[in-house]
Amino acid sequence: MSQADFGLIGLAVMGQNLVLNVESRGFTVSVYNRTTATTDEFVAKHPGKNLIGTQSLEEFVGSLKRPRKIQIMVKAGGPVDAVIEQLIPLLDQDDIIIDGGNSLYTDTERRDAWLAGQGLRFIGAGVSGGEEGARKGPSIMPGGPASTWEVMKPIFESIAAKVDGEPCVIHIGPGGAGHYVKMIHNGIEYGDMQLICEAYNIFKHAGFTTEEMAAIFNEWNEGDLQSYLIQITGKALEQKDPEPGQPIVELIVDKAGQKGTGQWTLLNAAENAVVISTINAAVEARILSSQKAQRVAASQELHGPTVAISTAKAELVKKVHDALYASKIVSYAQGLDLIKTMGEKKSWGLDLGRIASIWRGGCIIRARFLNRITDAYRSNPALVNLMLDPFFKKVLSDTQQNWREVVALASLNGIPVPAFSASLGYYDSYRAERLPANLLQAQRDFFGAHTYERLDKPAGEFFHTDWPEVIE
Ligand code: NBP
Repeated sequence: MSQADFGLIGLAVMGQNLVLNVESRGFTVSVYNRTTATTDEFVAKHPGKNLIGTQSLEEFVGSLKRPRKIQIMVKAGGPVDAVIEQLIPLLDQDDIIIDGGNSLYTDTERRDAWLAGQGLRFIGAGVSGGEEGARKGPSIMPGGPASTWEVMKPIFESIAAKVDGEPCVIHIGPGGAGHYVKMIHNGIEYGDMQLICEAYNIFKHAGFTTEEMAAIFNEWNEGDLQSYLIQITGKALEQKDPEPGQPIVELIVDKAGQKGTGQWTLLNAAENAVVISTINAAVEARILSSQKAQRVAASQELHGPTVAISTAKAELVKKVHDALYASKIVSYAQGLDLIKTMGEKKSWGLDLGRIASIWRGGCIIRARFLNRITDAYRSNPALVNLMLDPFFKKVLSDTQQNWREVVALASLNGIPVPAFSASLGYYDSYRAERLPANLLQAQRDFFGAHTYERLDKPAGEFFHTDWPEVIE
């Protein structure tokens, strides 16, 4: 009998938790997983819940009320296409497929056109919040036709995280807009994580104990930097390994992994000529961290200064706080600039203030600070760059001396702070009335007759100089 309100394919970490979340809101959920033993185990583990375990896609499709609402939560890439291909012959006109994985937005656009051609409806939804978010309430970024969003809205709004009573889900825009925004969200997440790690690294080099560092992050979580990532950093630093009794963080190998959304963000920024230097630094920091063997060898060959930090601890904590806060603002300014640029290019009609508001809960970058971003775009929807909002402008002005001192101190002590310094470099470049690109233009004209504009002539008039011949 067709009795399920919602169906989900892919019972790994995210799928299982999303199913439990949807079911807990009063919906009957039908589930299917390629490895059917996983389905059996999952359903058996949750007796008494309104779950229907199915052994084949035919049985799964047959168990759903029409129009069917089927969410796919499988590994991004080929597996999503494989599942869609198997589903198409089993579905009826106007059934809805939702891809809730971390799909590349261009794949989502392709699938949107493909499924529309089959008379089916498609939503590409970014889901953030990891396992816990999926279970208790994620931030959801759905993209697709507004009419399809209206059908999905009651379920999505009921399962999303809530902040001040507002669900952390909005219709982001058509086509690939939802997955695109989720991709940039992940890029911003990379930036936040790296900035926190750089703060930790400075404290470590300055001789702070892990307990002292945990206390700093716990305290920061009460102030301007309040966020999920600061909170879990404090908790992670507190965690002791039961065997040697040491902080677990100090036992973890310093090689970071990544699944691709950060790199996709960099590629997209390059394609659109948008600077996201903080996110860039964060992705590259993960890449360098993964080259552990090379780093260990180089540590014996390439020398730097002896670390000698004499700044009083309380003073250093305040300075690093300010460097982190300012860098974070720059990172968000860059990420939002990229979203704005792509939104305009694709005519997605994106609302940056509302996008920031759905990141306030459920997702990994949730933070008090996002309220300020929403306020900034509410008061000025045409804001050119977040740094120009009066609130953020003042924070950048108030924190910049400490920010500069931290970047200088780190660099004098040979402590890598690629994201702190990339953020500061962006700030200083963006606010520079005059950059040295005049000399660059001269070089280009010198070797390639690329021409240049002149300060003393109208814009749009191009000049070339007959540069002297170079004798080598
Ligand atoms: P995974 O990304 O690890 O995918 C595992 C699931 O994909 C299993 O159910 C597996 O079935 C299924 N699958 C694969 Br692999 N190939 C398949 C195929 N050809 N046909 C059918 N099913 C196939 O799961 P996840 O970590 O739960 O993530 C799901 C999606 O959500 C991904 O896109 C991920 O990037 C995204 N996401 C994850 C997180 C997170 O914190 N993990 C957060 C936000 C978003 P099997 O059991 O038969 O192997």
